[in-house]
Amino acid sequence: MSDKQIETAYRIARERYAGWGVDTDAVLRKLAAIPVSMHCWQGDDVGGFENPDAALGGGLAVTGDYPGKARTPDELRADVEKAFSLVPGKHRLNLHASYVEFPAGWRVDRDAIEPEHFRSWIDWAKSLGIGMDFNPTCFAHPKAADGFTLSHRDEGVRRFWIDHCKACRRIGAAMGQALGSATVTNIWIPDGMKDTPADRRGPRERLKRALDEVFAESFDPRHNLDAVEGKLFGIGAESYTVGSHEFYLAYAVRNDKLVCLDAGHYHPTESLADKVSAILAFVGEILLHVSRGVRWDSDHVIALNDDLLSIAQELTRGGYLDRTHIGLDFFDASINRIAAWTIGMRNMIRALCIALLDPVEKLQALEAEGDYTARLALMEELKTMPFAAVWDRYCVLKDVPVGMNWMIEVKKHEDDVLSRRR
Ligand code: RNT
Ligand code: ZN
Repeated sequence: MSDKQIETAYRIARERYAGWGVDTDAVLRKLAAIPVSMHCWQGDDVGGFENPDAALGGGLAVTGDYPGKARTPDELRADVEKAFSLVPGKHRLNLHASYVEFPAGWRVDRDAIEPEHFRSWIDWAKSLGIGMDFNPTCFAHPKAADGFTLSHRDEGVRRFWIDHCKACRRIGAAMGQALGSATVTNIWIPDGMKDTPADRRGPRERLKRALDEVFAESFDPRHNLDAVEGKLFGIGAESYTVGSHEFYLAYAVRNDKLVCLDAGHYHPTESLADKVSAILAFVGEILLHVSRGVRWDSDHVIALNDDLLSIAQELTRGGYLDRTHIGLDFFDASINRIAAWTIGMRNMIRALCIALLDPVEKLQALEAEGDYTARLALMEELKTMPFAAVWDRYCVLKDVPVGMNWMIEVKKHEDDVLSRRR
């Protein structure tokens, strides 16, 4: 498509949306102000840089062996930059503690990591002018091998993970301060049991006490924000998850923490979109891990489907964009990893674009009048409005490839860079 064709299509679309009272230029300005936190771990199959051969564990599973995964921090940063160059707008990077960089000949265990060990990441993010988010890594470690971390019955193991999470909050605060934008430090632990437990209470009470210790130190919310991420079940923890949704919801409400909602962490018939307004009635902010579960929490690359659209619509219709930190969480090693990031990021932004183009006031007015017939008719009509022309225009404005042209770049990068990684 030529620039002229994109322009013409945009002008027609602008008129059609104006007919519903929607200003497409204003929508694109709003869209440009929404950062999406791209997760580093799609780039290397959640491997990290502590010990390249460590088993992932924690009920997490990555499948596929597409060639060319990043093996070093520099490779991963270069891949992230490649993906960012194919995605419109300015975004963030979400890092896991296991992506630590130790000086040569010097390493410490996870309970003793410091902001200094993330200096290269922070300097790099600063040079790109982006913010960062952070996560303790409570899996893929000998002390997590039996499936318990913060709720472990052994005081020493528990202490180790408490100290790790405390260290991560200090690192998060240092990141946020250095980058001038609050880091969301999100705690997820794998703790759970394969078979029916005889004691559900003990681990949960230990987790509660451990979290209280983890959060004892307070940080300026302009530097660090804390989130807690619950889950229904994991592989090997099918019968009991200590940090369940109810557990963390209650914890967050009482302790003024962010709730992290991962789209793969509920029963498949539950809607993440429906939870947003319920939770934001009681907590200040939420973090999303936008993901796509296929039959289970499989962490597929997010597709532009009804689930994704309904999440974006909920944020715009409820006016929740400024209280929601949008992060992605998927990992597919069976396809080109930079394409996986690009597809997921572009889909998230595209879903937000489509949602922002909705004539929300009109829809809500029809509902208030009790005219559910017209509400349904309009919702259906909106599904075939020319949002693609607005999206294409946004890509041109942000100087990134239009349509599938980004694939040309990915292919070139695969030939020039990825195929040389053996
Ligand atoms: C696991 C959680 C968690 C992880 C990342 C790697 O089920 O979703 O967020 O995916 O921390
Ligand atoms: Zn998650």
